[in-house]
Amino acid sequence: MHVTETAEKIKRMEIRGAGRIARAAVEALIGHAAGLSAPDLPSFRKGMEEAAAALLATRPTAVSLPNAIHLVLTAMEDAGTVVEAREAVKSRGETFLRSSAEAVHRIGEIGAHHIVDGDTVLTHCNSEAALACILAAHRQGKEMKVFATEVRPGNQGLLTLRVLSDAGIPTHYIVDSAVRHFMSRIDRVFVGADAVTVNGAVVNKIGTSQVALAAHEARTTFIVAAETYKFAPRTILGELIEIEERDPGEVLSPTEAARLPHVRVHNPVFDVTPAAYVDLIVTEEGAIPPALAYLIIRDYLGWSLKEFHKTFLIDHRDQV
Ligand code: RI2
Repeated sequence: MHVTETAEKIKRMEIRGAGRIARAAVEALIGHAAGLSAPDLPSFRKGMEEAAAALLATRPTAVSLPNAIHLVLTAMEDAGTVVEAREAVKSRGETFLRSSAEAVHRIGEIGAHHIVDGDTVLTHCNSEAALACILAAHRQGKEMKVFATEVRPGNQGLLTLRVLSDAGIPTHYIVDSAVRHFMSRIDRVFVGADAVTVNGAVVNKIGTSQVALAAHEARTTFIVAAETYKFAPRTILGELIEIEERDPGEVLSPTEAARLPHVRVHNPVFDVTPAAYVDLIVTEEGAIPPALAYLIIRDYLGWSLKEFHKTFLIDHRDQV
């Protein structure tokens, strides 16, 4: 698919879910590199960077997007010719696509260990990583009931219902505001992540932090399923994850809103769950407590503190 078309689909949420967004962007970059004719290496790199910028400008929150794009662009670093650069993008991109799919599978296997036969599990939104855990436990023969939320205003809960129903898992569908009412019946919550910060906070679909709060109150285990490329290196220097605000028309129809001139509608689509409410983060490299999030950034994303200071020291000094 063309970069512009992919970018539009990501913006409109026809392509959605942090992992899927990253994979679609990488596929678009591979396609762009294949079709990009440039007279020399600097123009090729420039063309790739422009394509990357268009993809990055789509949605600001899911860190999987910049992480995956960074991975593909840095593949060109050692290239000496346009042909080598094109090949490097293809090879690094395809490796990412493979490892991303494998990561979801592995998360499912690891996450399933944390589901016990007879459990009632609650999930919020539609996360392929969180669902991978539930589906793997189901395949292992564990009896489960799942509560799935509606997820206003995008209703991604419907996508989750389809997956669970296709697998034959008994499912209860509830509105978002019913979560606390049912929490005493829930043994484990499984959600995905759009970003995990260095201090283990989890950015995920709006409402996740309320689910976490209710789980904390009821002493229900709260588990996050997140590939290592959802961890956000830049948060080491205190950078905050931007929370996307979408069109208010998704919440209240423009016709209705026009009748209410004194009303302002807000539509933040993500929120931040503090590490204190997260029991476990399941990655493809193993499950960790949120306090160990930095180890993922250092050991699997390759950002040592030293590397950070070397790269960002000047910026950092400017800030103080
Ligand atoms: P996977 C989604 O964002 C949801 O917040 C979901 O929990 C998260 O991405 C992770 O999804 P959106 O694109 O990568 O629906 O686990 O706004 O599929």
